[in-house]
Amino acid sequence: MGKTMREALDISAYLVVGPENTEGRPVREIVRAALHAGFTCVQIRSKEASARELIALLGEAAEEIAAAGASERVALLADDRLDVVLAARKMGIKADGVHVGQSDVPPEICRAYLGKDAVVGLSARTDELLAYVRDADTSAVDYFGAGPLHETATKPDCGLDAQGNIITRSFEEIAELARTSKIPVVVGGGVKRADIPALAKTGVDGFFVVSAVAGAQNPEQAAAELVKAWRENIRKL
Ligand code: TZP
Ligand code: MG
Repeated sequence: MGKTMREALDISAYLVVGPENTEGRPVREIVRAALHAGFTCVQIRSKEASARELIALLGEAAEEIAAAGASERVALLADDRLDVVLAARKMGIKADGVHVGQSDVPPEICRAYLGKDAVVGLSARTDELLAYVRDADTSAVDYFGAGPLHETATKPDCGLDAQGNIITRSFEEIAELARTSKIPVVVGGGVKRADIPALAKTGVDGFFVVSAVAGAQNPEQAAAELVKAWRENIRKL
């Protein structure tokens, strides 16, 4: 038997996308471009789309992943919405899992509903990130999302501390994060092509982007440049 998606999970080049990020282009076009360029994971994320719209977007992304022959290799996740993933699955869509934040449905509940082969990602806490990543119960979680590397208009509240200041991450801190975490880590938030070499050298497992691909004039070319830079700069163990 082949590997489950959970076992095959590759978060090295991770696209996050919703209709508000595409400069008016269909989400499926951006997903297709990223897949052609070698992206390894796709998350549908929209704070504006309805449940029905999110289900439709998951369906389109799953079709694109299947058309690329990548259904066993590229995981398809939804941001925040366990309900949407469950509904999509019930409707026959191959949705592999969910990415939740600290105030969403807890990962162990997502795991209980989605099953042992599903992918469950968790955004790491912004404050006291290193201690959190060291001490968190990761038994139900497949990877941590962390960031932001830079302040980003895509998620203006990302990295906000109790005083309302944006906390961004240095490459030193990200390297420490990679050493500390028991599970894989993907880093995003304002990530651009120029950040990739230093980010890859920190030892984290991947980068995630929204606007560097979904907002690019030529999404496939932008995605290909990101993948190439990552592959050229990852630390060889
Ligand atoms: N989570 C943390 S930052 C972020 C998300 C979804 C948005 C990143 O968007 P961009 O356009 O790549 O800065
Ligand atoms: Mg969330």
